[in-house]
Order: sequence, then structure tokens, then C-alpha cells
Amino acid sequence: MEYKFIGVPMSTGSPYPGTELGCKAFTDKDFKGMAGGIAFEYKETPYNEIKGKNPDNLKSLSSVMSCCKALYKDVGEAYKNNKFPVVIGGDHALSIGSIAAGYEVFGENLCVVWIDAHTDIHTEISTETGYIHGMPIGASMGICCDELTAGKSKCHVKGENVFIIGARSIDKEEYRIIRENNVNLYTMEQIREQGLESVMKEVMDKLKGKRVHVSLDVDFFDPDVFYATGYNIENGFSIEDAKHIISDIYKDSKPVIFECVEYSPAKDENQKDFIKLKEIITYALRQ
Ligand SMILES: [Mn+2]
Repeated sequence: MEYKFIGVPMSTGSPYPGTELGCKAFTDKDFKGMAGGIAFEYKETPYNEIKGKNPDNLKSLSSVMSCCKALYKDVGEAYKNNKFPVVIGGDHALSIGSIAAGYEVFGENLCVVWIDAHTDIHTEISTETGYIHGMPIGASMGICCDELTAGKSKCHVKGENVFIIGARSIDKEEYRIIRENNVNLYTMEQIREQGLESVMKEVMDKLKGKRVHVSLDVDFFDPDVFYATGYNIENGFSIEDAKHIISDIYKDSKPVIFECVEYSPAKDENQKDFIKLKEIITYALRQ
């Protein structure tokens, strides 16, 4: 299957500018290298700043959602043309658009694996900051307001089909939402205690044969391993850990998209982390 790389130059879903340049770090040569001989195309989803007042609990709503709607179309086109979408952010709010596209094609069969230091499961009511990059899982489960809908209709990925791996910065309200919706949460503490291998065995028992939206936020990594992201969270994971997770997912389930978000080139000295980012994407595409 051919690849469709999709860049999303958006950072206003988050309070940290810089990730809008993440996808712009890639040249045609980089895409060629990651695709490894398989045909590909590159498309940049348009992001436009839309002026005007937005609610405090949904900051930059119009700009973020117009970009998510455009991404929904771009990912939808990839599915229609039988291409495998590889989405490069941008901030994590973009997943509202990409998950909506997958949900339209795969419906209730779609599962989401969220490899992230955060659970991103807020709603417009529970949010403490008002930034939409904390809400993509909430929006994809259909528990947020209609304004956070990117597709033709509201997305309703069931909590039991959502797997959050590596979270270590979780708000109290998020714990409540996770509990009430039976979301599968594997925190950093649990992974350290139980071991990644055993956690992944549990995850894959439930994911076997399922269609999976794979979304990797680079804040999953320890700041010593990968520093170039909007906001660093201590006690993170290694590149090998991410590879372990990806390899298990690709072995026993059917990924329908690979997404990598929150890379911030301005914080990346000598493109040290960019090389790791390419290494991870290449690893996923070689499985
Ligand atoms: Mn995230």
C-alpha cells in the first residue's frame, strides 16, 4: 500500500508555539527515506488563523476546528484511494480530524492507541486550561460539545476501545472521565511496576485483529531522550519502549494510520531529535 504523508502546521490547539513547524522540518528526501522505496505523496493540510473571539474554555476554536476539518478530508481521501496515512503534527488537537476520518470508515471497529504523557481526555467543561489539545480523546468519544466535531457526524469511539499508554500527567477530572467510560489506561507508574512486556500483552489481547489508530505524542519520551517538544514531562520512556509498543501493535492488529505529534524544531539542537523522529516513523512503516 502506498503512503500518504500529511503535515499539519498547527500549534494553536496548545499553549506552546513551535510545533506548527514540526512537519516543515521534513524534506522530500526525508519522506523518500522513511517510505523506503514504496510510492508516496506528501500533502500539507492548510492551517489558517481565523480571527475573532473564541470561548475561554475552547481557545482558538475556529482556527483549530477548520484545520481538523481539512485534515478529516485529507485522511478520508487517503482511505478512499487506498493509501496509508502518516500524519505529522502539529499539536495533538489534530487527532480530532484524523480519528473522525477513521471512524467514518471503520466505525465501531476502530480502536485508538494513545502513546502520550497525557490522557488528552478533557471536555470543554472539565478543562482547566481551555486548550483543545487536551480534548481530542474526549471529542473522539463523543462526550464533548458539537463544536468539536470534525466529520459529518459526531464520533463515538467507545472508551473500552481507547488505550492510553505511558501517561504521567493526568488531571483529577480526567481520572473520573476515564473511569466512567471504561477507558484502558496504562500509566507510567503501572508500566514501571508491571513491566512494558506484560502491559503490552494485556493490550494486545484486546486489540488482536482490530483496526487501530496509532497516535504517538513525543512527550511520551523522557526529556533526556527527546527534548524537542512543547512541554517536557519528566520520568518518560525510551525510543526502544516506543518501538516495543509499535512492533506489538503491528504484529497482532491492523494499524490504519500512524501519527506523530508535538515535535518542536526550535528546541531541537542540531536536529538531534529530528533524527529520532524519522527513526521511529521509519520503524513503524517497516513492520
Ligand atoms: Mn498528547
